[in-house]
Amino acid sequence: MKIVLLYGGRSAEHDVSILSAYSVLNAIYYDYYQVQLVFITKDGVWVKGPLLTEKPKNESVLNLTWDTKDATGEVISPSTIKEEDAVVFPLLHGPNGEDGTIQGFLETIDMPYIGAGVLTSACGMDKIMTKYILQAAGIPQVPYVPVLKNLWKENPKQIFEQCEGTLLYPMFIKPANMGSSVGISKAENREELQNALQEAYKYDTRAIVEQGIEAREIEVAILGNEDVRTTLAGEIVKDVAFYDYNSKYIDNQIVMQIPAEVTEDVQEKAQEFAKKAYIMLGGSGLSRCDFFLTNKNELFLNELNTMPGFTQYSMYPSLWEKMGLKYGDLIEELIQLALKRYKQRQ
Ligand code: ADP
Ligand code: MG
Ligand code: MG
Ligand code: K
Repeated sequence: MKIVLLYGGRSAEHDVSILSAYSVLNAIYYDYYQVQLVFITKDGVWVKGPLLTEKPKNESVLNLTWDTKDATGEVISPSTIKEEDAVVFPLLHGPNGEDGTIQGFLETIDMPYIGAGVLTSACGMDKIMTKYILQAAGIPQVPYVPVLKNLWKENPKQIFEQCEGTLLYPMFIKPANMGSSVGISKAENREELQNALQEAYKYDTRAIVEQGIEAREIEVAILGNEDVRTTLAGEIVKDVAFYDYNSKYIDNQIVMQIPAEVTEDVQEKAQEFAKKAYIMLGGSGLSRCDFFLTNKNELFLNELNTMPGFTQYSMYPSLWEKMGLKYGDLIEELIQLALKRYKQRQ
């Protein structure tokens, strides 16, 4: 069987995706699978690379080029990846990868793929939709105000009053459809709120303003289709004011604590909320569910990431490793879950 590994992509998490792809290439069971590399450039060009039948000697195999005479790849039309007896691994993060667009494309060309379907991907990527669904499920979240660009332009004063009437400073302002902290700012006053909204609208016409809180950040890994399994929570131990893109991906200032040092009650609740949220969002395959934990042991669900960072050392695989599921076996399970869902839909 062939695994079509889609990596790179148009989002800010392009480089993380490449790192994740390399980890997967090293761990996949080549006795059973061949891997077709398909690289998506930052401009959205699809480039077909080699078909791997064994573990590559080094990561240079992922450095595909297409625009020189020494090109190592071939520009393709996306629909030409379609073939029988293949599963797609869309190892892409953020908009245009994790938000249902690629998933819709894969549904259209009728190929099985790893991870969440269209609706779950789109709702998980959109911070306003996520909040609405979790609210309906009665899962605790920080207070928030959705702020659409049109309404803000029409009457900014009313929006400020609405935010200040519902929330206290500091507030966190985020574009709705984004990830990896892109476009997110913290505001201590009305002027900063105004600037932060302007910043968020660079990325999306929908923004959300949230109550800022002092909290630890703990994360639970979820795996499954109908049978949903969760791990113990792990903690992202921060040494920066907020967990932004640079600290996440560039400075490597992150320490993971697995399992998180929290009470049994918090562990249980985190797993319960993660599972409930996943089911309410219609999850399949995998997700990483992220929480805030205050010093009063209040737990707030922050978000679900339907294609979390997936290097061997990322939180999601590390949480499963701690539960006794090795990285290679985790990939194998994800392939089987993808095939199962595909067959059920036929
Ligand atoms: P992304 O999808 O980009 O990861 P998040 O909502 O997880 O967006 O926000 C990124 C980071 O910003 C979080 O991991 C956390 O460190 C900080 N943050 C986000 N919202 C809040 C909040 N309401 N209060 C305090 N910190 C927050
Ligand atoms: Mg996210
Ligand atoms: Mg996050
Ligand atoms: K998300």
